[in-house]
Amino acid sequence: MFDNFPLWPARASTGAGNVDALYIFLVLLASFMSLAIFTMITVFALKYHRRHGREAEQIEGSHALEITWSVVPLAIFMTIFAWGAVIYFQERTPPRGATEVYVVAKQWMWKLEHPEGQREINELHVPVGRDVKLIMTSQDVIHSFYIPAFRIKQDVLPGRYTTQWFRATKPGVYHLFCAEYCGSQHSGMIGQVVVMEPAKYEAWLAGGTTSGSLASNGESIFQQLGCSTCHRSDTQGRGPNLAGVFGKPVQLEDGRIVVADENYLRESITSPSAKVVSGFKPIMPVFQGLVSEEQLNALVAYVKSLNPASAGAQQQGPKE
Ligand code: HEC
Ligand SMILES: [Cu+2]
Repeated sequence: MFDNFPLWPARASTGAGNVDALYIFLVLLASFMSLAIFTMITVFALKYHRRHGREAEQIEGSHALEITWSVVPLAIFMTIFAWGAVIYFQERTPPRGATEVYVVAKQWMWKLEHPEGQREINELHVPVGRDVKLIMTSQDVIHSFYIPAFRIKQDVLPGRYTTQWFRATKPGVYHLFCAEYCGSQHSGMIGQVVVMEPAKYEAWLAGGTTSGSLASNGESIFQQLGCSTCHRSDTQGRGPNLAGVFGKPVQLEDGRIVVADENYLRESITSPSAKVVSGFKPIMPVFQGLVSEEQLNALVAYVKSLNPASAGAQQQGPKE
């Protein structure tokens, strides 16, 4: 239904239909209510217009009526809330094993990094039918990564990661927009998402020149910056062994327990003293300002790759 309806952008992801269904429901509901209200106004105006000899009479109230007009709207609003919440959680929860693409926004372009090492600017190539998780950050102001055909949009913030995910369903070329006013060239901060058949995508991946995967780049940065002098693969280092840290709960010196997600790794590098691992001294140097966003992404990808479980999941194709 509505597939060729010109008011809608193409519908090219698994989540797009759900968003449209809710949107259509809201439009129909609002149209019905507007129509009902204007009809009533007209009918009552005609029926009760001023006539000689007729007085207004006081109505003393009706419980039945009041309960009806409280309960019915409540039910409708709760339906909208529950329906919206379900879609929200679907859109916010990337499936396990999704391919991870890092996005760095800057005034005024999008830089994209694939796990295999390919880099793109204002263009994102993805295969059809595979879950893709975007791990996004900005090197200056707030931007917003918006792909109308996938019905996804997420603000991209400096100093931390935000994520979103999609699974493209139709090969084609789709618009990519920045949806947060970010300066004088904001309107030019556009690009395209190229969805390809898996075989063509593999060919595209093989065709580009890369200097190694993101994680292996991260490994050389890890050596260059001297991270490896403290973080060793045994328990003798001055810092914790990072193997298997990602995705696990970490006990902190102040008693808190936090999950080591991408934002935790990022913060551990840019401002180590914010969360000090229990049993260790806060001796790690601050790398804020010393590493670029791209280097940070590579370091985070490297630490994640030290994790047997998630590294394995990354190599797998679509799980159908
Ligand atoms: C002088 C030694 C030293 C250097 C150099 C160092 N670290 Fe650390 N690092 C530590 C110590 C000690 C901790 C634990 C205390 C803390 O959380 O600050 C730590 C914690 C971490 C954590 C959190 C680990 C966990 O188990 O939760 C990460 C991630 C990390 N470092 C990454 C890096 C990276 C990446 C570099 C290089 C850019 C680096 N470190 C350089 C000493 C160091
Ligand atoms: Cu922007």
